[in-house]
Amino acid sequence: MKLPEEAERIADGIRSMRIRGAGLIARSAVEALEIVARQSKAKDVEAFVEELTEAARFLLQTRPTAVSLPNGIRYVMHRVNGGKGRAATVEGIRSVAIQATEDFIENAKTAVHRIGEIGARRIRDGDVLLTHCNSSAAIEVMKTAWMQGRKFEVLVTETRPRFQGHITAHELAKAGIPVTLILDDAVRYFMQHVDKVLVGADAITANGALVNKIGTSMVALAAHEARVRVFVAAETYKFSPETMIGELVKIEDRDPAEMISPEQRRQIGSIKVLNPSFDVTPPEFIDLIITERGIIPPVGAILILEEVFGVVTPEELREYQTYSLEEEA
Ligand code: RUB
Repeated sequence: MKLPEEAERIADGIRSMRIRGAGLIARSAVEALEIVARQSKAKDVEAFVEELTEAARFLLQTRPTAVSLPNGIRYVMHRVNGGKGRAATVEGIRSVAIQATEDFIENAKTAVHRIGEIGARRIRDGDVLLTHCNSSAAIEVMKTAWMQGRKFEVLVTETRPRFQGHITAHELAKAGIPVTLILDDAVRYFMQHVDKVLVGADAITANGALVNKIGTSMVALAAHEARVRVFVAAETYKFSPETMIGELVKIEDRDPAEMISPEQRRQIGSIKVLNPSFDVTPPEFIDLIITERGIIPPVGAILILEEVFGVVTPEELREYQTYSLEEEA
């Protein structure tokens, strides 16, 4: 399918990770849908919805793990499909679609802000925090606490192979927060000095498990061993409704060339290289999840899912998945 140039650029940006982080991925995909809606030349309501549905399916293929992406698309398409029967003209359904995209983006931004306010209360003077990867929600918590006058420091992992930790370190340092960059492999070494681990989420499952950047589960394991608390900052559109019916969140496998150049690989000899981008942290290793609706323990994830996604039909669940169930079988 051919998207308008601007929307195509967004899809390409998500695929190539120029646009990354679950929250931004969702907002950008929804923005691409808005562009399609605005520029559509469809002659009737049916054709308009068909065009938007095709664009939605196309955008779903860009990255598989961030559940925020299908959830953002579902948010819009649920309203578009609901409005289909009522809208008599293309202009009518176009405005339903545009309103839905604008609402999602606005709500998503407000959610991060709220998480910042709610989470900041959990940071104390003198805390040593540790974070992994680059999460705008986790950063918002730290920046809000800092702006409120709390004094603390943050250990930031490099987050190989893409070094998202450098972005986090830069953003925190720019805000004036003392930052120490550490090797991913040094997490257990430093854990005895840490008071709290704070990370973001690509997905939260129905049983309260966390899907986040590869290495998060090892950070949580080291924290568990050292009796250090683990906090997760996650907007509710990162909760996975599919997991309520027993589905697993698909873990993205990325190009081995992110880890090792083809040249180096040849020199080593005939080897396999695997580069999964995310891992799963069990709920037992998580103390609390900070959402825009408040703080919940991991066992509360199912309640959030029922509250937020109760309106999603099984058909929509199946239709707007990042991968198809058939493909998995
Ligand atoms: C990013 C990552 C982040 C979450 C949450 O992985 O794992 O922790 O997406 O981010 P990648 P945010 O760099 O592969 O996209 O809080 O910004 O949504």
